[in-house]
Amino acid sequence: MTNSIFRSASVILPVMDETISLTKTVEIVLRDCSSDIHEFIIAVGDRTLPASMATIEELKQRFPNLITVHHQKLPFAGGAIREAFALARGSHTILLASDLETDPNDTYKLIAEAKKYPEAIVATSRWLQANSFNGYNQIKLFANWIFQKFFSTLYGVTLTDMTFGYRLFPTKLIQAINWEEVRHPFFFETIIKPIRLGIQVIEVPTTWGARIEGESHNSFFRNFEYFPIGFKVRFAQANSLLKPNIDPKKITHN
Ligand SMILES: Nc1nc2c(ncn2[C@@H]2O[C@H](COP(=O)(O)OP(=O)(O)OP(=O)(O)O)[C@@H](O)[C@H]2O)c(=O)[nH]1
Ligand SMILES: [Mg+2]
Repeated sequence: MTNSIFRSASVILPVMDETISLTKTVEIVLRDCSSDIHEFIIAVGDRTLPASMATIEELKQRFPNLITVHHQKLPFAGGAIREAFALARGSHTILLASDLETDPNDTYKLIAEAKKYPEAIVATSRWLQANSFNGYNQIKLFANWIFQKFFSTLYGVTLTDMTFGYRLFPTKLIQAINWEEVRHPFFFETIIKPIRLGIQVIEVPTTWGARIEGESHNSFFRNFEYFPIGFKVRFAQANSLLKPNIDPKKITHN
């Protein structure tokens, strides 16, 4: 149920209040990876700012064959991305933010690994190299480290960053999984469900820098919302993680 060869990537970009950061993200990905990009699916909602919509319009004019805009029906970032997952047509799907907190200069690394390991998920990690967090609150950083250690142990994996939503997935895999979250814990759900299904996850290093425009849409206290899904998925039956009529045996490789 995953893809056995890399053909091309669909890039998903959720947008709320980004303008210049969105444009830069698209430009850098195309500068480095244009022959491997099938499309950008830009997911917007009712709260996406008019300035962002104008930027998206400009990008559509510049790259008419590459940009699709999806207006979300489900709420929040996870809801927007879930709907975009269903639309992706590349063999692989890359999840990026449009606020430059996910560094588009590293996207080529994800694609290079996918060409070698097309059945795997390629995830970026901010914990593989020293000093990868720039401008991150120290208390949040410590809490983040504890969280990563706790859940990597609970899931029996050596992954170092299970919450950063900057990853490449085999498209068939994300279209087979039964997603539940609509807020930020969705970024965590997108790694723990594949882990339970036996999918290999490869990590590549990345750095994180605070956004230069717009604002975070996640409050610190919402971080506690990661725990229910973290425990639930750990002990769930494999077939409950998939959409109806999908056979878990066809997904796992071990
Ligand atoms: N379409 C859409 N995009 C969203 C929504 N909420 C956030 N986004 C986008 O999703 C990306 C990640 O959201 P952020 O608010 O930056 O989340 P974050 O960086 O994980 O949060 P912090 O760790 O608190 O900074 C950004 O590009 C946002 O514009 C939403 O409800 N709808
Ligand atoms: Mg952000």
